[in-house]
Amino acid sequence: MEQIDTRTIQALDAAHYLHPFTDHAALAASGARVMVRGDGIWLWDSEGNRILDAMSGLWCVNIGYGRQRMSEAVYQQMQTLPFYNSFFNTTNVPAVMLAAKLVELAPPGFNRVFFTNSGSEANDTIVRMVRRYWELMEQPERHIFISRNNAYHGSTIAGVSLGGMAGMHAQGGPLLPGIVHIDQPSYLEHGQGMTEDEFGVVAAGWLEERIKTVGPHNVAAFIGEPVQGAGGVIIPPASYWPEIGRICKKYGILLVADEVICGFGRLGAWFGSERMGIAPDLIAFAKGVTSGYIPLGGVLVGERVGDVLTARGGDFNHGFTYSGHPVACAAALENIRIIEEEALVARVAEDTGPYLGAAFEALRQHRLVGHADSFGFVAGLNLVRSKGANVHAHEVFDGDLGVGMLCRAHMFDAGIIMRAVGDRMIIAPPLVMTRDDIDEMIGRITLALDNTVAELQAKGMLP
Ligand code: PXG
Repeated sequence: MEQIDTRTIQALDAAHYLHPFTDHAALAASGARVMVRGDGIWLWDSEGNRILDAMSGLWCVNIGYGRQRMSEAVYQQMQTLPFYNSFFNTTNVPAVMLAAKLVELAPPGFNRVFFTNSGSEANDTIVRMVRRYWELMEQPERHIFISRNNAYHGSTIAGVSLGGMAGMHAQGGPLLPGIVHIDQPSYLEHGQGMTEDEFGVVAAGWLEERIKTVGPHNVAAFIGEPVQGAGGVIIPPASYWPEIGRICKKYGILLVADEVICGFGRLGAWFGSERMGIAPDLIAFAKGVTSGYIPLGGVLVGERVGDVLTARGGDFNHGFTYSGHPVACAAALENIRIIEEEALVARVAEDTGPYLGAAFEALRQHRLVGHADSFGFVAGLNLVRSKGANVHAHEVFDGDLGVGMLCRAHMFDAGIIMRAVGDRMIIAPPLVMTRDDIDEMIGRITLALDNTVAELQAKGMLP
């Protein structure tokens, strides 16, 4: 490989490259880490460090890095037809084959797909599609979306508005009107004095309360991630989603599952909805559909909306140049073939997922870990100052101390990428991880936790 001069790349990066969600003054001072290569679950930076990627890139590299077959599939498609659009009554073979394949993998009742380039565009499309549906149903007053605090639905204006991230709402307003939020089903945050199942029903009840305050005839849809990802791997109690479904049905409201993270095996099913007891009308997907090798997203459209849109809608005036991009669709088809051939979904459900779950539960023994949980191949642990008799009795750190970020730095030093959301450390590993890989990962996490304790003690932040 060509020799990469880290300092030169960092200087050019600081001068010209605006990164997502980044404090550029701070980045320029520290210099960006330059990633240069990936293979399986491993990444290499320009300094030669080998790092275990427990975040799958950004919740997406489900089949792991460096899969030769992906390059070949993309190469072949580029040679044959690198691009053609799907406007003006034209189509292309990979887009058609992928749409048919996705319908086969989706829960029953999903017959149609709209392609986008990202999860944000998928959710933007959903806002326009849902509102169009209610126009066609001659109930245009039904335009309000109900979402949740701390949800992440993307970075376009509709995505930010649907999302419930306070830091994003604070910038670049005004947001899209007609979107309201209820609290997230976080047992840790709100479930004191209740069993998890009791809490799930209470949290779903917040939806019904909000429907009543805004007026049921004004509500278009409820949107949620089966498990909230960017918000910190918030795993709802088992009672939550069935109750949400019951409430949506009662008021005739559309139910949207944002499966951008949870889809394509992440939760041990092709779609997280299946394992969470969700019967959605629309599904947003992206990320794992191509394992991030090429950008692609889209919306799986259930019969209720799809039939109305296609039978009596006329033109739906919406779409992107790259909707159904043949190269992206060819990448997705190959990615899905790999997931099927290696039975990764069943492996996560039956073998490596439970193994990861047991390993995370064992991490609760660590003095710094107050709570640890997982679902399929997402997991999280909460750093606490001291432990009480139950999860609601732990003594947490002062948020201003930034203990999560400090721990994240130790993770990097231990050769593992883990994300910090406040003082919750989270992972979403590649689905190809084996039991041995999981052992290796837990070893590195434990080392980093020990080093975090040592630093906190040296700074007088822990006894
Ligand atoms: N929905 C969900 C549930 C997501 O997780 C999007 C939509 C938007 O997808 P695009 O492809 O437009 O980025 C996402 C993206 C994080 C983080 O910090 C998570 C995402 C994006 C950026 C950062 O965990 N998820």
